[in-house]
Amino acid sequence: MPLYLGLDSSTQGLTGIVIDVDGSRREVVFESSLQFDAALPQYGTQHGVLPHADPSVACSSPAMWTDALELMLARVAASGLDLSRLAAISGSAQQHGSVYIGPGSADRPPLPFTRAVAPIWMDSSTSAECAEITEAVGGSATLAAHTGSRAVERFTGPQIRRFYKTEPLAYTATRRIHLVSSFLASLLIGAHAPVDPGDGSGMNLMDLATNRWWMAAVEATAPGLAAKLPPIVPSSTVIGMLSPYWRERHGLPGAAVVAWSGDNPCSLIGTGLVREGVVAISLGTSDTIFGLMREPRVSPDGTGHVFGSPTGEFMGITVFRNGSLARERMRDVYGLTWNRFSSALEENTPGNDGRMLLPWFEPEITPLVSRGSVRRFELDASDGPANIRALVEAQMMAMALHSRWMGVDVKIIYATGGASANRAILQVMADVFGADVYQFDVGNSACLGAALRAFEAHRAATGQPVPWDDVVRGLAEPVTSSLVSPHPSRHAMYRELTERYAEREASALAT
Ligand code: XUL
Repeated sequence: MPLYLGLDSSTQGLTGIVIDVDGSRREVVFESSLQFDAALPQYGTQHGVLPHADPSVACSSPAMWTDALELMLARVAASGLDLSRLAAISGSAQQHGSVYIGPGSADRPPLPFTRAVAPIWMDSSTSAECAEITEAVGGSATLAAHTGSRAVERFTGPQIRRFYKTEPLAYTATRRIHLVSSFLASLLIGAHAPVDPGDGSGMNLMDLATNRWWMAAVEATAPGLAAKLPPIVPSSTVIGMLSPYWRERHGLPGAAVVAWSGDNPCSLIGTGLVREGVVAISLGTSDTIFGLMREPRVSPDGTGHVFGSPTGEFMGITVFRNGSLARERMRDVYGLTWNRFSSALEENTPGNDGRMLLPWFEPEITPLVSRGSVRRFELDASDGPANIRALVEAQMMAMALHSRWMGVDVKIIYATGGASANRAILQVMADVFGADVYQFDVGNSACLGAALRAFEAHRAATGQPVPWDDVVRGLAEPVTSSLVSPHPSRHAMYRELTERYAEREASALAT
């Protein structure tokens, strides 16, 4: 039965997952990860990022990613799997990062680099370029309506513009600018690979409505850029075969290579979010809500992003900086354990008798708050349990409020991330959204998503298409026994309370 390999080049490391598909059975038969810092110390990265004196600059090394791919494919080759069954490979990569390539090298395209480093998503050094691009295309709303996002520092277009301005000669010598995803796909096929709409939409350059480069943004970004950008192809495209290099070097077969995508679009598949109405909420360092959208609706205040979905539709994603950061701060202030945090949450009635707070311990990105300060309403700072309830309610109401732009009627939520183990928090989530909440053990969801995408695209290319619901069945599913259901009367109460929260938030932002 066929095997499918998914790879995920994240900020900190590279993961590979092989799935074995036999009729309706899908099984992970290989899973391996390497951390860049430990596996390739000669590059000197810290958590996958090159140290830099300016804290707003974050770059990594494309040569390191190349070496990591080599190490991972050697592991796959040595896995003992019957690789003659390897049908297709796809991949996921950290979004927004860019790789700059000069005139081709015949033996190992796509090399050489015209820039030794690759700016990555953690870089925030391009505010001036964001402003210039925004002005040139006629404003934030126009840019967001076309590309799915206002100009964002980490997005590829502003990064390319900064490179053009600071290193014009190297920019001119560049023949092709890749995303991390299309760069690694290029190494696999031994030729310049296209980008997919999932990752292309993280550039402030692609028109979501047509999946083509939006020339107004391309021209506003840098001269001659159109000729340097890869073509855009649907995510499910077989873009080539594993090049002879991999056969000669590691004895790997000539498997089909499917277009790579960004880690968020791949996670959408790896979390089984293939229908509108099912969303994931990740309660991590920051809190994130994301889900599939049938239409490319955009966030009017510019806090959310729209990316292409590997299913050919769209995905919305909104990130809140004060996630676990705020929960941990609150736990520490009142000197509690996580168990005590949960029981404190349960000590007060839902709605907290109208006592409320705005949870901006640190600067916030949704909504944009430049300086952290917690505002309390009818809430005594010395009352620990009431503050904890107010925090969790505020976080859930903020998430419900700031995901409305997605226009998705949320019926089911898959909760992931560290704090999703806390069922008292999940009960508040269920009640605020009026949705069934399931715990979801994600593991390497982006990598699993890449393997599932390889499966889906290969089956479509060989004339045996599989619907997306079936593609994800059995592997990308929540823990069924973990269901937390909403209380209808509490949901009605929270709908009103969320309006109050919105008013208080709006007046805080106005001052
Ligand atoms: C999304 C984003 C990150 C990266 C890193 O906009 O910047 O999620 O994809 O993984």
